[in-house]
Amino acid sequence: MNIINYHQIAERLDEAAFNAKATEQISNYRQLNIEEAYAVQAILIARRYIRGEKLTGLKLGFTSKAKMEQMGVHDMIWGRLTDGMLYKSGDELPKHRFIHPRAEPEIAFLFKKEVDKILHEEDMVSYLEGVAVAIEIIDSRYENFKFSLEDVIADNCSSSGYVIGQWHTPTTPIRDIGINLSVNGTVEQEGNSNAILGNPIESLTAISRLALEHGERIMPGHVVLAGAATSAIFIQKGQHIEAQAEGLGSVNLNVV
Ligand code: OOG
Ligand code: MG
Repeated sequence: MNIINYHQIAERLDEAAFNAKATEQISNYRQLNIEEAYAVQAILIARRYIRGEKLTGLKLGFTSKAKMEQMGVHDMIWGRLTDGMLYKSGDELPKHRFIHPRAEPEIAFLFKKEVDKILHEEDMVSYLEGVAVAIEIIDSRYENFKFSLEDVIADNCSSSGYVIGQWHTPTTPIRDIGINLSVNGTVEQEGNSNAILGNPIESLTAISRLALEHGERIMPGHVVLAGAATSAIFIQKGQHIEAQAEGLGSVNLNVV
């Protein structure tokens, strides 16, 4: 019997990302459980570290109903971000480097202290440097952007790019604020931050718990994306993509 191992799965996903060419879902050729899917994700990210990329933070996925329903996946997931995925506001995003990229508006947290416990609202001022609006670019490595929960976890939760707006002090209100994504000046997705786990501060609690459970350290300078409050949209060459959140300003990218 020739059972494909975790390294071979990670290699397929890594090459799909690297060559911007979709691969078939793992569930077509190998059954993985959740724990095994996270093991594949760890190998996949290690391949990026070997190429010189550095961990810059973590992200949550499927923290809102809008996202769960759009993708047909109903459990929260977490993945890793690297400096190779980071863009600056106003940057060009070269579409040819991606397979079928989508954009979604996000709320981001910047840490100033290593996370050594499960965080709650009262810890925000001592652990956070700031909060900001962000755009996440997700690009599933699977054909037709279709996956099971295990597939998407192994694929580092579709992480492929992110850009963060100006940081605001951690006391800036982020509960119950409007957040939207526009394309060429027209709002395409609109939501409320409380769509994220009831309120986005819950994602801080969730990621600190998950990171501690999985032995992944959140360090000073690291960023966490809370998970999108709205559905994601496919992006096309020539588009100007902007995310805005009430009281947090805006951030944008130009797809080329
Ligand atoms: C998985 C990533 C989900 C979010 O914010 O919910 C995510 C995907 O939708 O491809 O980043
Ligand atoms: Mg996201």
